[in-house]
Amino acid sequence: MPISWFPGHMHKTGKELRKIMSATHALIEVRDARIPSASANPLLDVLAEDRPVVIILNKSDLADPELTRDWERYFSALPRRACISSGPDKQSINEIILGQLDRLLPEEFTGKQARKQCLIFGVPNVGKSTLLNAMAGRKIARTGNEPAVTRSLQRIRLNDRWTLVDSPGMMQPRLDDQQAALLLALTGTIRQTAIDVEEIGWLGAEFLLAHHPKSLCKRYNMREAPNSAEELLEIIAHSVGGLSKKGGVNWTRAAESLLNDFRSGKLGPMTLEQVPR
Ligand SMILES: Nc1nc2c(ncn2[C@@H]2O[C@H](COP(=O)(O)OP(=O)(O)OP(=O)(O)O)[C@@H](O)[C@H]2O)c(=O)[nH]1
Ligand SMILES: [Mg+2]
Repeated sequence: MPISWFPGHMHKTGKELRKIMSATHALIEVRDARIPSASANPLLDVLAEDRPVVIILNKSDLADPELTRDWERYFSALPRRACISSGPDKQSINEIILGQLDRLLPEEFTGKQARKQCLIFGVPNVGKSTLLNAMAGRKIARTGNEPAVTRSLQRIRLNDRWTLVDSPGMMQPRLDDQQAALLLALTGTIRQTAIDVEEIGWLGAEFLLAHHPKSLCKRYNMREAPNSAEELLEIIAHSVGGLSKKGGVNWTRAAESLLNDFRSGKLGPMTLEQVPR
């Protein structure tokens, strides 16, 4: 079954975002540091046109620090882009982002008198509303560890110069790249009810066995990595009590456990995509 999720409020948000662009001067694009490429939404480029964009590689505490630096350098080299990584400590993030916006904005907009608007955009559950709250220095937007917490645009007056707009996480209407879709599902960007947990767990197990076997061995106390997703999920089922009385494996329970471990960082900091060479 192809992975896909585009509920009605995203369709509506897409229309609203297009409408507010004429009054918008810059964008903050929040991505997941574990999947810096797959967590992009091509709608960003359509909305931004030639406006500056500060890319935030968020949840960097869950990603490989060296690869995050590679991605920061890669994105920062793109025209009209700056890139900053960010973890749970967002203390000085406001000054850093506003500094980058001033550096990237054309001169006519950098004057103190002109008020400007900046849109915070990104796929669901990457930390847009958390970032808005950190920039504002108080809890304004609702946040939560599940996708589609924010359902409508929310404007705040940040200071004398900037208005910030938080927006609902936006997926693409069709995910043509199903490998990227799997990475989105693994990180928790897609609503759990819109995916087949067992299937994502299975595909995730295959992906992690191929690319991060050592992390799996460490987490599940295995001397060497098993040869198949089936074997890995069986081992996980044993460790979390996911077996029936007759010894049958509860595959859904095992898959959920693997996904939770990955999402919460229990497999260790991990980046699932390399910078293109
Ligand atoms: N580990 C980690 N978690 C973070 C970070 N930033 C935000 N989160 C968590 O990520 C989850 C999602 O945060 P939100 O700010 O609600 O994400 P959002 O992008 O606004 O989500 P939607 O409104 O649903 O699109 C929350 O549980 C946050 O606490 C971070 O830097 N590191
Ligand atoms: Mg939100």
